Amino acid sequence: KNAVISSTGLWTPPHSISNEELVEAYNAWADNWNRERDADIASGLIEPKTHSSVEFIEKASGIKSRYVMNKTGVLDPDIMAPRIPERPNEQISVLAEIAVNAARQALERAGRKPEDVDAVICAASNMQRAYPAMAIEVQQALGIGGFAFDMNVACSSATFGIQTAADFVRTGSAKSVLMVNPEICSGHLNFTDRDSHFIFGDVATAVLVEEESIAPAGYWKILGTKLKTEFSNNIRNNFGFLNRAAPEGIGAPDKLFKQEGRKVFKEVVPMVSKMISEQLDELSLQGTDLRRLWLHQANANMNRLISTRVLGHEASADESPTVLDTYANTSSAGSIIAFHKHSEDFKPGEKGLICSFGAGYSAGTVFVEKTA
Ligand code: CO8
Repeated sequence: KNAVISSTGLWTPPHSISNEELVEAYNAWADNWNRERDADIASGLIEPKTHSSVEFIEKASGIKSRYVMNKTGVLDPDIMAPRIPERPNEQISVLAEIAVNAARQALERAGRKPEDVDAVICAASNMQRAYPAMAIEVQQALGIGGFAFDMNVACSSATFGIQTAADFVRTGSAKSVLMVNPEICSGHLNFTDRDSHFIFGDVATAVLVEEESIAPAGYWKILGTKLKTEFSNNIRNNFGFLNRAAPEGIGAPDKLFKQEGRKVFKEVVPMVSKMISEQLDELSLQGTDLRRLWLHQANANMNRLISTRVLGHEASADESPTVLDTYANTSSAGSIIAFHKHSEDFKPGEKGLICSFGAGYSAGTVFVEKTA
């Protein structure tokens, strides 16, 4: 049986934060921090915090703004984190709710009812709780039968999710699999860390993977998928349940996102370029056969290098679209947002590549071809 992509969905939070707003909040926080430690800074005991800069952020990353679930908490120098109210257990959780929003759009675009779907995979970087699975909550909220589970492969969760869904379809375990990526990255971003306070944003995406025989017209053939992991501590988050009693537990900087950005850049670009080239060979394709690359949205310079290596020339905005400028890095959802927003113009027979990479390290490729 062949697995195909029938449709995608996207839900964008209503609040956006510009680099200017974010830097103003960070600098106010840094000034307060320095003021409270005046004497120690004057005596040379500790280094003062230096200001962040709008110019640096845009030049180093390509990010201009990001959507967030809660703007006021992030921009308040006394809070510097999203304030998302706890909900009673009887109410749908925030992560499941935004996944449902994206899922409804994917179902609608494919002309599907919840009862047509056999399985739900929630593939995302950081689930809001350990159990019960967010995917099962989404399944119940939509009224889907079958089975559901969560999976986490950080930034590559969506491509790993697509291959997992495709495997269920290929082996006959399911005919229609809904894969959702709710990413509230602001929840684990350290807004007081100058090196990374600008990196992430919030969003939810959904992809419907189905058996070719039932797919609606205009579906995307999956020509091939490939997954790769290689352990690295260069992107790490130590949040978990084992450190609950320790003074250095929840709230400590290493319980939030931390990375060695330079090392990630240097190590991941060759890893991903090689992986794409090898799979192109396996599929008897050339880089030039690809009309478009929907790359993971972490860094504009990184994507420029990867797309140049794959295509043999610097990619135009049409060949490698950017959503990073308005969404920032949304972890696993980034390449799916790019695919969702920049694929309507494809003609039957045209091919493209969805590609993710990030923490783990992890990387995934999904080569697709548009049908009539
Ligand atoms: N304002 C002004 N100056 C700054 C700032 C700032 N905000 N931050 C750093 N600087 C300074 C530094 O201090 C440094 O100064 P000096 O040269 O004097 O030491 C200088 O600018 C250069 O700093 P860097 O070397 O750190 O800057 P880079 O050019 O390397 O850019 C980036 C930093 C943007 C982080 C870049 O390295 C990058 O994007 N790398 C790739 C990162 C990447 O792809 N990471 C993957 C992310 S992981 C993922 O996608 C999902 C993870 C799981 C989800 C987690 C959700 C929260």
